Amino acid sequence: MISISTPSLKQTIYHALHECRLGTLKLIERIDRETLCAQPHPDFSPVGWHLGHIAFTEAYWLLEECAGHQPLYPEYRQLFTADGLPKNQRVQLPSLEFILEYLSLVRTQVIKYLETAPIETQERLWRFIVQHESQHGETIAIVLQLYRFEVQNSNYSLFSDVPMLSVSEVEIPAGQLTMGNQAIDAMDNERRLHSCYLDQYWIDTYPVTCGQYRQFIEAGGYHKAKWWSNDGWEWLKHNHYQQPLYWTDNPSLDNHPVCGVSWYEAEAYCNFVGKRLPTEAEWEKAASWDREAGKKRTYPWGEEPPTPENCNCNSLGKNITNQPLTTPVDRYYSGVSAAGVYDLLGNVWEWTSSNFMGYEGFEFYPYRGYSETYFDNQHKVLRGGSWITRPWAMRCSFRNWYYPHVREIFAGFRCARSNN
Ligand code: AVJ
Ligand code: FE
Repeated sequence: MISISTPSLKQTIYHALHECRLGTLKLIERIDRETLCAQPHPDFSPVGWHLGHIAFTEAYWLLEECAGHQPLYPEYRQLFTADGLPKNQRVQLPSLEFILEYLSLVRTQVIKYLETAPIETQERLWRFIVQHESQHGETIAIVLQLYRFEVQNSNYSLFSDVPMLSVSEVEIPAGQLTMGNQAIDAMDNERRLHSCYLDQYWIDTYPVTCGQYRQFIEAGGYHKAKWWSNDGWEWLKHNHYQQPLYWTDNPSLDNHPVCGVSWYEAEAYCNFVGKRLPTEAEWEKAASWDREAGKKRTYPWGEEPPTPENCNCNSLGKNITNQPLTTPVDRYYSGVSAAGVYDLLGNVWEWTSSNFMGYEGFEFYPYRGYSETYFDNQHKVLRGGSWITRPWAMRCSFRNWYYPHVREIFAGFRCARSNN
């Protein structure tokens, strides 16, 4: 039977769940038991835990809360719930076979439930579940990357090393910005839409590249307190880092964004060049504001969701080697924002100067611990997305957050400044 009508909401949700899951499974295609349970860094749970937690979260919200089912494996609730055990106690895991079975059992029941579920009134929750799995998929990729880095720090293959235009910046005139997002798929922390006035500022056309960052390293950046804040210098003294976590001193990557820096390193580099990090509002305005049209865009390039044409995202299953999966920062001309800024979504997450806080009128969804627990004036906001970020978790308004010392995530930054 040929149908040419637009897909129903149920089909759309079904398809997103399915696509999202294919990507999650692709990440762990050839995983072994050791890698499944390994915890290469204390801030990150093992891959197997994330998989169980994805299944648990989907079962809890859709099967228990919506469909009224009994818990599937009550004995695993404490292990796989978000607020159950400290991260270092998440290493005693059931077998891979069990975890995969758990994922598919939950999914089978979820799809059965979807047949009759009142989807119109539950759309937000279903979309949350897709984004939840998307985000844990990225964390799985980070854990795999860290583990393989430990196991075999192999050489990077060569990329072409044509020079690119040197640093350029875009002027953003003073004015009002409508910040945030109240679409059905917006997370609690993106809401509500609100107006925000920004003074004139300049923001870099590209994220800071490895080539630029090398100058900081070579100028003794990691040895001179003068570029660092007090907190940053304290942090550095305790850790003795000399370069970003995912640094490779390969000139053929000079046009790629620097990746694997903490917020403190980003801050120090900005001081070194006499600039600063953008606030999250400045980042969002440069990404979304279409001055001529007088409105904001969902994505820098417009309204079509991210594709490999517009940005470097969703590249799953390639994380088997230590090759950087970044691309040159000027690669995606079709992804440029209305203001003329490149490479905003995908490639690397970008640190901003802002602390993670709720917007005015914040209401948690679906649980306090998704965002509100982190409104502690300690976490910094990241914007944009990385090469591994799934398309459901990427838009101009999307907010990510981590402590300023975290450098294991796929994050870089871009610089901004206030006056000439
Ligand atoms: C937004 C990536 C910091 O992984 O802790 C997943 C996303 N929240 N499950 C995290 C999240 C609940 C969150 N980050
Ligand atoms: Fe979670």
